Amino acid sequence: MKLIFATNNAHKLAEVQAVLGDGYTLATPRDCGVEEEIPETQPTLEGNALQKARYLHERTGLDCFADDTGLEVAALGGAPGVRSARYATEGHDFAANNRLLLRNLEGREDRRARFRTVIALIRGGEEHLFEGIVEGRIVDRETGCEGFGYDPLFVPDGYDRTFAEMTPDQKNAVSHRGRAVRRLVDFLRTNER
Ligand code: ITT
Repeated sequence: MKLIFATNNAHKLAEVQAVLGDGYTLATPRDCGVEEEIPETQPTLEGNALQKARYLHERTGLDCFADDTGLEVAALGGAPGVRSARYATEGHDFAANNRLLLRNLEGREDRRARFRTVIALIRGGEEHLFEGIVEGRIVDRETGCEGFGYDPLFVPDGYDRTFAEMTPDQKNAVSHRGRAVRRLVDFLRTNER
């Protein structure tokens, strides 16, 4: 089955394709002739996921889905949250975001954090939301070079390695996105058309 994933993030695309397996082929906005950056201007993850999925659906008329993810840090009142991509700068500067997060947590004992992913699916004109959460903590220096974004700073509960020290399969087995995508797959399998 072919599905369009409204993302410009190649890391996400690879993670999601790995969870979906061979039964699904993912196409990107570019594959469908949508070259511009898809806007995400809403104040919530749910709002942004829906905004991205609707944008692509309106332009292609095809079934599609989008994900929006935030890192929610307890000692920072849930920040950076929906602003995770633009925490330190207006661009997607992973290194600057990680430096700012470490600076803002300097001297803090409470390192609890969670990743939350919301997937919005538009299928047959109907909208569906799926959520995935992983709880963990922020370590005090970047460790590992797999993955992307805040992965070198995040250790999921029950592990002593950051996501950036895990293989893609290990990360997917416990991650926010892995969980949300498995819910999406369950829905697609039980509601085949
Ligand atoms: P698209 O909107 O094109 O899908 P994006 O990179 O903007 O890609 P999000 O808005 O969902 O993706 O994510 C916001 C930021 O959160 C992202 O730039 C990363 O810094 C961080 N992030 C998201 N998923 C992550 C993950 O699995 N591991 C580490 N950081 C992640």
